[in-house]
Amino acid sequence: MRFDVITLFPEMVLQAASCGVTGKAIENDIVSLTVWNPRDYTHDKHKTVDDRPFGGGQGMVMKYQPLHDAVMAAKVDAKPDCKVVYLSPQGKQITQSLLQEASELSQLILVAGRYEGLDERFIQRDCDEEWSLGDYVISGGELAALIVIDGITRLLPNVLGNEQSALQDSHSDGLLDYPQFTRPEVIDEMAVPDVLLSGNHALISRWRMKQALGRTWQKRPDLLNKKTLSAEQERLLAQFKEVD
Ligand code: 9D3
Repeated sequence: MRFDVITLFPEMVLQAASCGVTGKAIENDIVSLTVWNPRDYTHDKHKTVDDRPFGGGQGMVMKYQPLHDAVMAAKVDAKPDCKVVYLSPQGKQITQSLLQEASELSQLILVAGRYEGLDERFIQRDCDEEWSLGDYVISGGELAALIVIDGITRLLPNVLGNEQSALQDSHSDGLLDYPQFTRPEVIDEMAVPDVLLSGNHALISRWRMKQALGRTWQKRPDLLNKKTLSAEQERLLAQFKEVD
């Protein structure tokens, strides 16, 4: 998969993406990441990428032409299923299913804004979709672009190891994670639950499902209401509510 990011801070995007899972995926040529700086597509002496808003008001607006030319450059050799996404507070909120769908595309061009926003004509003519992280304010689109790249990359084949298919295919989909423990067995009298030391894998996976259901019920009941539980899951959740 090909990612292109239109950004005034290309080094921020490349640095962050070079770490961890995304960095490995780039090294292994499973994804490519190219950054395009609108400043490189200016023609004036001062490399002007922003200007004052018509009608007056606070702050600056990113100019149409450098953004447009940067996107055109990123679109060279693009396949028909390439999408241009503007990361913005006005967008539809990013969800796992949105990322899942996007992971089927061959190319995603992510536009990271700065200042108060972009000239509306660029959004209308050049962008296919507008995506948001949620209803809070951050300073620019770069971190949002990185979240999209990270979230999609870990869905691609051969990026995560065995964990992936196991975790993603599993019934635990749409639930919070069960609690995890590693050595030592006891820390200040806090012991690891016995069942996890039992070696009984059927028992362990039932306990984990019960914990995942129980924690989701306690912390995120909204997620449970969206899900249909199997008879077994209903039984485990009832058990959790009784005891734990
Ligand atoms: C809503 C705040 N705006 C009121 C005048 C000004 C403004 C602040 C920060 C406009 C844009 C930004 C930069 N934000 C993003 O680029 C952004 C974002 C966000 O702020 N919240 C959630 N998701 C995203 S995706 C990109």
